[in-house]
Amino acid sequence: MSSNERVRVRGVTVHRPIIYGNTATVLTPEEKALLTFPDHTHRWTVAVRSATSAADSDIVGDADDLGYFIKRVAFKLHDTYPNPTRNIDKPPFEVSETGWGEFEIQIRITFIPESGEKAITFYHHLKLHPWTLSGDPEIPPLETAIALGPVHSWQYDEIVFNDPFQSFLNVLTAHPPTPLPKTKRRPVPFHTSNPGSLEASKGGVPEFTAAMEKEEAERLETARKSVIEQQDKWRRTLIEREKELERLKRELTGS
Ligand code: SLL
Repeated sequence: MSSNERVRVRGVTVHRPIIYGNTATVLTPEEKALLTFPDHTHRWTVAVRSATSAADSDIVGDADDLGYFIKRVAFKLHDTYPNPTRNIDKPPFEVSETGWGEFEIQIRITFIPESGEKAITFYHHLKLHPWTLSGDPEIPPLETAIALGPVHSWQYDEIVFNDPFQSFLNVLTAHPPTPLPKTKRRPVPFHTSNPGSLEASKGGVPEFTAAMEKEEAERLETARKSVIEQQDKWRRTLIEREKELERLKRELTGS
């Protein structure tokens, strides 16, 4: 490595889209019979993957191998699990387990040492139970869950590298991410942000698309405009009230 490769490239920002989350299925009686822990009800997989799904694949995300910039993904499970911290040092960055309960999983991504980047930590709530149509917070009976099919709970995010080292930038540019498909290629849609909807409870394999990204941008823009409108409205009210206050003060002092 030549010495200038440890120089940061100022003003350059590189994004890598990822998804993190889990899938869960209800254990069949046959599977349960093989378990050491008979109280377990579900089999689940928690994972960090590239955001785009491979065409014609039943797997959420994972079109690209993230091993070129990720050195380790550490999943910290609930303390009821043996060796709760699971370090995964090569793709697929995932952990599969069986269990009976939902809990927060701490996910820590460490980047390749050449990147000089700090590790990032975030959380995923392991989801085992399906969203129900009514938005009922009660856990549905297992028969309902079996009928609804696998549960999916995935979050789209982007890892952002600012002012990367020249050598790391070279690694990143050599591995461009597969773009998200413009629209969904699968019959069954899903929407994690609208858990009460009919679509969300239908099961099926979710897929992140550029259309969803656009919709999200539109939702953010609408929300931003609404915040500005509200601000203006309250500012006007405040000015009016202050005037009123001044008027009343003058009245009191009789000036
Ligand atoms: C709950 N706060 O009470 C959560 C804890 C723990 C989940 C859930 C199996 C562990 C094992 C398991 O599912 N733990 O049997 O080794 O719902």
